[in-house]
Amino acid sequence: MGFTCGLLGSPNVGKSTIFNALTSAGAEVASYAFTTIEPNIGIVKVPDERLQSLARIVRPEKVTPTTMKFLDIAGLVKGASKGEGLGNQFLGHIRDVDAIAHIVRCFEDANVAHVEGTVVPKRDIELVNAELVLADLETVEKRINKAEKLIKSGKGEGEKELNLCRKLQKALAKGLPARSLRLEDEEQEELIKEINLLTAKPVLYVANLGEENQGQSQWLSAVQEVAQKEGVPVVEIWGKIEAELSELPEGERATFSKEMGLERSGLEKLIKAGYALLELISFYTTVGVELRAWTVKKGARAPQAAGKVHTDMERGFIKAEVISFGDFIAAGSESVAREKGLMSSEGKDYIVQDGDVIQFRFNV
Ligand SMILES: Nc1nc2c(ncn2[C@@H]2O[C@H](COP(=O)(O)OP(=O)(O)OP(=O)(O)O)[C@@H](O)[C@H]2O)c(=O)[nH]1
Ligand SMILES: [Mg+2]
Repeated sequence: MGFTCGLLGSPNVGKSTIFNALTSAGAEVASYAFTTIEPNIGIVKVPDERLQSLARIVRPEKVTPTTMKFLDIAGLVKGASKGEGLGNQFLGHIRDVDAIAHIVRCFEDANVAHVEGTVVPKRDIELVNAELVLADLETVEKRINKAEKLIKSGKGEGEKELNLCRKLQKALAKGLPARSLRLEDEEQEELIKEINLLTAKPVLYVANLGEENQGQSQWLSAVQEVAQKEGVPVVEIWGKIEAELSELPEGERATFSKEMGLERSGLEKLIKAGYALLELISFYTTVGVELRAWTVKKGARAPQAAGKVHTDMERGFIKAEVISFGDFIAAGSESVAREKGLMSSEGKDYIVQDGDVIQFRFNV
């Protein structure tokens, strides 16, 4: 699995439209707010040009890309923490995602109502972010109560959690996201992971651009301005156009995309931004008849990467035989790369590099 990504935002901003563009899952889309109630879940193959280049050389029977999961949830309105709209309980559906894609409406359409009446990206972003902060505040306050009880009863050690939660409470009460808090040590890092706050997750903004041009560049600039201040990346997607394109057969889709000047699909752009945001890299294995792509965190060592393939491979790790992607392509085959001395034998401290083609040697 590459990573999991939760799509959220105000109602009627095109979350499900973009979800369909990304996954071709055919989720319900309609011009009224709160169309989505139960979450839509879609798993997609990660488009990977390097994997295709390797496949042309290796000619395996089977090519397996890495996958990623998208979750499309209900819209979040002002006052959701107090039960407005569909409330905020449904945010629980995206508690466990790796990253959040915050969809922002940058299109005008008289037939598609806007819950706040007009398209004002900065206000919309702020409203949604404020609700995320309030949802986290609820979580943190519950944990504070619990920790206090625990300490009082003398049954456990809750001080460390209590300290961190109080700090979080302070930051959130000021409207700041949990990710803005400077953590003191690894213990706090572990704790904050366990508390699993929404505003602690990495986020990117997705500007949903319309097919019509008027006003659009100004709305996009507004999103970029907010994002820059927060140090958050922005991905531009033409939601409706791409959702329509995703319904076409693959060949036609490529032709139309080119004609419309869409060099990269929203999926490719979002995945690229997500990998950068989460500091993920890909490596490749050829085992038997299968060429396969895998995802690991940048900085992962060879045994950890082996563990992605199989836990036995991590446990019994002996060495990794590595050819860089560039060398593999230049050599034109694994055997030539070997002959030319382009394959290196690496031990357990080797840090996997993006694009590495790896054969793991292990004891069973
Ligand atoms: N004109 C235009 N309409 C769009 C665009 N993207 C989405 N829409 C329309 O906006 C309406 C709402 O789209 P949805 O994808 O259902 O929006 P949502 O954010 O999932 O809405 P909820 O589930 O109700 O929160 C639909 O009528 C879409 O066709 C766009 O880029 N341009
Ligand atoms: Mg929806």
